[in-house]
Amino acid sequence: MLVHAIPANINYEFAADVRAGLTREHQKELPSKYLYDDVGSALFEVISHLPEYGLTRADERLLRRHSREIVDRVKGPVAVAELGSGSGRKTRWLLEAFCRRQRTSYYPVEISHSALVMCERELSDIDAISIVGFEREYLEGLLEVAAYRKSGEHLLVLFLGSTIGNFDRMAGLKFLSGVRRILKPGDSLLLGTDLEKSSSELIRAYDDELGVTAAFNLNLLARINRELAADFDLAQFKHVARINDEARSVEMHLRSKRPQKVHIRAAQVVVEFGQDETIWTESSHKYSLDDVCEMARTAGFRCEVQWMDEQWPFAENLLVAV
Ligand code: AVJ
Repeated sequence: MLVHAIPANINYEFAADVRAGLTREHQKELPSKYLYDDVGSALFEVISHLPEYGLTRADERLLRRHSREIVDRVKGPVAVAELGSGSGRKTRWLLEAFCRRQRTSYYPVEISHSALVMCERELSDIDAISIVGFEREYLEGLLEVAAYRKSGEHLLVLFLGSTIGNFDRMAGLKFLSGVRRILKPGDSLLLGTDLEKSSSELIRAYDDELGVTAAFNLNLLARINRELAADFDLAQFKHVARINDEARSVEMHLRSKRPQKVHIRAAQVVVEFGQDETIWTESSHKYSLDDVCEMARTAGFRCEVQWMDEQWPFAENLLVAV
């Protein structure tokens, strides 16, 4: 019986990243973008409904409540580019508001093919919208969107859901600068950022009672088993959420319950784990309102407005390229 057959179509980039991350000398790590295969994306969708995890609902409330005001502050005609569109559900309000004013182009940029298809299907019924999806990495996709822009059209980039929090602060700043370089003065960026909150709230949000976040995290090992013919025993790893005070972030790790060896055949590597050794799988940085403005200014934006949610500390920041 072929238990761990090597799949026919190996994603070599995934294999190389897994190999590099798990052979690191001090802290083993895996890039958080790999959490989002079809199973991981579905689990994150469940997380966004958990009472302990208010982030996504706060984001949606703000977009819904302030869509008119956002539209009024962005002069038309406008092309809207969204980095990491996901299902497109929370963007609906905003796009409807833009399309009530005039015909609007919407360019979702997304590495997940299935999310892109879902998003196009979800939003195509809006009147006066034209949707063209880009299955690309964020900045690559944004470059193409910018090349598509018609003369006189303003570009509004959406980077919602505090996805920026997955970057460390330096990388986040670099990323915003990268976005800024593709924009023209007067273009805008609507940036969603999760704000600082107490350690106990954060731990509850990232280690929920039901264990959905644990499943979301462990799915990364399951994915490596599926796609790279590995033999991780998921029962021998435990999900851990941990506060990093210095970085002002919450980290997710997977902790090895005992010394063990794992074979990752498609990455041609055997990885040894010591007891309690962890794989660092994600960081989620938290910001103050001032942090965001400061970062925006350094990247070449003016901080136009910040809207804050009343129930869950989260901000929608409208930044204008100067
Ligand atoms: C989708 C990146 C915003 O960092 O809060 C949720 C992902 N990880 N629970 C976040 C996540 C664990 C989420 N982002």
